[in-house]
Amino acid sequence: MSRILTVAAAQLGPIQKAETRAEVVARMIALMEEAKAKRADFIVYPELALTTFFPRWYHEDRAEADPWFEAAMPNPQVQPLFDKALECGMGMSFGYAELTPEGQHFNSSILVDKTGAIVGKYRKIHLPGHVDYDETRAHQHLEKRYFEPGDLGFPVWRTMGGLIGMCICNDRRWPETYRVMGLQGVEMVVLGFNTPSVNGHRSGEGLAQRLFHHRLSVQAGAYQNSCWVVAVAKAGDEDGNHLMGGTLVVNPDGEIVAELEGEADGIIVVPCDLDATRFGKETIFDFARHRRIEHYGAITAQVGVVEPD
Ligand code: CDV
Repeated sequence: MSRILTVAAAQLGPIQKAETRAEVVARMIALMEEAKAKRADFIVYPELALTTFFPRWYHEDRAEADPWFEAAMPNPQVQPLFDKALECGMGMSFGYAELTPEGQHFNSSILVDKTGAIVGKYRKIHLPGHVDYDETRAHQHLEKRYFEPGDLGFPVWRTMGGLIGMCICNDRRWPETYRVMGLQGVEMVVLGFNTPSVNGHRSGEGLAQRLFHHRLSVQAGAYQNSCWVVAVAKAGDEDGNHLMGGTLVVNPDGEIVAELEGEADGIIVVPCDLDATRFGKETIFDFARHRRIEHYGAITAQVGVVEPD
């Protein structure tokens, strides 16, 4: 049996501070047209796809960051993307900064089915970075200043013929992210990322090592939960701040089946057989037979390390 979902991983090159939503949406539409020509069913864009990676900019008054947020989704500036997706009969997922009617701020992503309906929303849980200006860092990463931790958990949705879940950027480094979705039978995890190509804490950790950690994390998550992972970068030089590429698709054996070269706008299209997830789920990672939850209590009982006496 095979159950094919043809996915387009749609990398965006850099988005400068001065670029408008309309300009970015036009680029996203161009990628969608390319994906349609390559017979994709589902297109995945990066984290904070509509704007520059604004959490690198410090504002004393955090409300000054509000213009980077979307108070509604879709909204008039993003509607052309929804219209194009409906015209193409294509599902999509993209990240954006969400401002709720109650005034809450989240780093969010949505899942839109082929009828244009928003069927799922995810709010980033593992927010990296810091709250206050940190002069010891080579660059600021103020996600903890501008966003609250997500409050929706890690749901999985039955849509487009499969079981699909989302996470965002730093979430991909945490095994708990995949396992919570794995326990819901997830068949494909889609995620976007904005990863600076040098670690702000240690300049010796550059592009090669950043890409290594990225691949290591998503390949392990895919293999250990026997699911596809689609990881999509916003890449390149944003106003002098470099983000790595590394947009890729990983199969349920943990193998990279396609990886995009370069840091510009571009897509890779992969026909993903969702039934290929069955083998791992029914053998070595048959959770019902093999998991030993009586030994996993520490994972939810504590946050930090507790060393033995
Ligand atoms: N946007 C991110 O979440 N970036 C983090 C960086 C700060 C390490 C990442 O995990 O790629």
